[in-house]
Amino acid sequence: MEKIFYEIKDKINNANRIALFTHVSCDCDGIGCMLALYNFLTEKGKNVDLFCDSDVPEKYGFLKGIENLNKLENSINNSSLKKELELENHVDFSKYDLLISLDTSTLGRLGKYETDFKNFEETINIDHHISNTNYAKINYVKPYSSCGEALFELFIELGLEISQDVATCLFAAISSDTNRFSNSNISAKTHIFAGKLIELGADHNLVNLWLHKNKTKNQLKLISYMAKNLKYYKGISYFYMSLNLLKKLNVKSSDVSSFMHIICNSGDSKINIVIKERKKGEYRLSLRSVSEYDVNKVCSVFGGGGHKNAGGCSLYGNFKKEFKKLIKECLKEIEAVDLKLK
Ligand SMILES: [Mn+2]
Repeated sequence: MEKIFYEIKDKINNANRIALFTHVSCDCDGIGCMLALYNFLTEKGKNVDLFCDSDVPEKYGFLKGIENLNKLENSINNSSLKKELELENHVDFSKYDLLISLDTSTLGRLGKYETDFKNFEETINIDHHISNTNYAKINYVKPYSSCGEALFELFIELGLEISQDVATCLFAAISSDTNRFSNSNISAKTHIFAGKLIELGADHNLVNLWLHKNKTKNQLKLISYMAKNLKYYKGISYFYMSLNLLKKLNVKSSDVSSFMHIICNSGDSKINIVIKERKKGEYRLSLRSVSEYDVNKVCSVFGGGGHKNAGGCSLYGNFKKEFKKLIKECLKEIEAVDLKLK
């Protein structure tokens, strides 16, 4: 067994108060892994708090323990003090023994917790992004389909007991990050792990219903809007969501991300981009690609990253000007790959 598994086990065994983190604009891979670990550790009697510098989509409401996110439930029992601290946004991390990040490729992706995590003595980074910068004291980074797959491997290697709740959280993480087992980076092992999780009692029907089937009428209108307003340019398709439009359609920013797969692979598009206005002068971009077109490469030019077929980055300042630069990088990548494929 790899040494790193023992190192992680030791750190966790020796810690009582543990804080878990996932990235901003959280997704179900990060939240699912965080809650899998949360349920496992609390079942073992550890005190665990959960941090994410983002609102959590309602569709993750079925995951056990989600109500404890950003609540400081275990560290502070005085409710008025707790409220005050929440309002001040101040968390004293010195009372924790160990900080663990999940599905988070860089320190910056931790949002307002970046500095706290960076300066902490005992940290573990569990992730699957090839662009991960190995920013923690212990870095367990495997290029798997999902962080859920990497975390489940850790559980298996250490022979840890997995409850039904933990299994459901891990299944949700893997199922969502692979688009229901359809992404190019899944392997036989991804399916074997999913099967094992179902054997362990993962409620796959619940996961499918909440993550992939249920939608509100407004969300359905959003899908239709996205399809109608998708722009095409030389093998690139893109959709722009402004803050005003979000308000008008009465949907959340996370809704746009969760329907991205619907507009991907349409027509002859090789790279698909969804742009979300965060605030004036700040834009978050998600990129998806088919076959050999590498969007991780494109995103890294703009300080972002991810995987070959899925990545993200942010643009700042004059959107039109910056977006033009990004399109240029996309075209460069398309050209280079097309040349190789000829
Ligand atoms: Mn992930």
